[in-house]
Amino acid sequence: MLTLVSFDLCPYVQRAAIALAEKGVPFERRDVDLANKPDWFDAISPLGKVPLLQVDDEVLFESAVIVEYLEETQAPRLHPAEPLVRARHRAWMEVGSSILADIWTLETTPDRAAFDAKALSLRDKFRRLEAVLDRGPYFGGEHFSLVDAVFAPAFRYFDVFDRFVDLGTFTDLPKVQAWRRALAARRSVKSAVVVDYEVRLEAFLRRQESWLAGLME
Ligand SMILES: N[C@@H](CCC(=O)N[C@@H](CS)C(=O)NCC(=O)O)C(=O)O
Repeated sequence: MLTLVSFDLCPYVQRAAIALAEKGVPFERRDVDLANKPDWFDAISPLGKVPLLQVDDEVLFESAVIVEYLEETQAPRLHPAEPLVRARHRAWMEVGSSILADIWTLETTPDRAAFDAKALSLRDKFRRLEAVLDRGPYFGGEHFSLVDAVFAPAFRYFDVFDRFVDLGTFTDLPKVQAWRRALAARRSVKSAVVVDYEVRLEAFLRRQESWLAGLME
């Protein structure tokens, strides 16, 4: 049995949970409180971060490494078979990580200028995605891939943001909007978070001394 060491709101954990679900691999989820990290977690997490994947006596860390390990060991393959297309997918996964970094700033910065700059940066990255998306429904077309596992948790934030603020991130980007809808409907994506995820995220956002929390008021 694999164990995924997790935190309820972590988008990087969701990548691994989605990949595991897509591959039909049973796993146990062990949540940690990142505000109060237990000693056992400190002992096995070199960077003090989740996700970790415990595989027998080995502990894997870094979500990209974890999903690549799952890709090498568990069918079905989610990456495309052709090396150049696969490299392209990995590159867009990196864009997904930079989008998560922008979102973190949106969630936490008290500074309006920094907030506005990140909102623009996000808009620009999704505008570039609009230009590379094809017919869908997923990033690579008909088949769900690891790029989808990276972007689904990023899109999920906007389900909560949209209730409080109009960031205009996806305005006039119909392919990105359709992609977002397709991912939200996917079973593996739905099952990657707890049922009250949105309530928990909203509570987390309100606890921040941030520009966004002010807008939510
Ligand atoms: N590059 C890492 C990022 C993981 C990450 O930032 N995890 C956050 C939660 S979403 C974390 O564990 N933060 C705890 C800390 O930094 O103390 C990955 O891809 O796994």
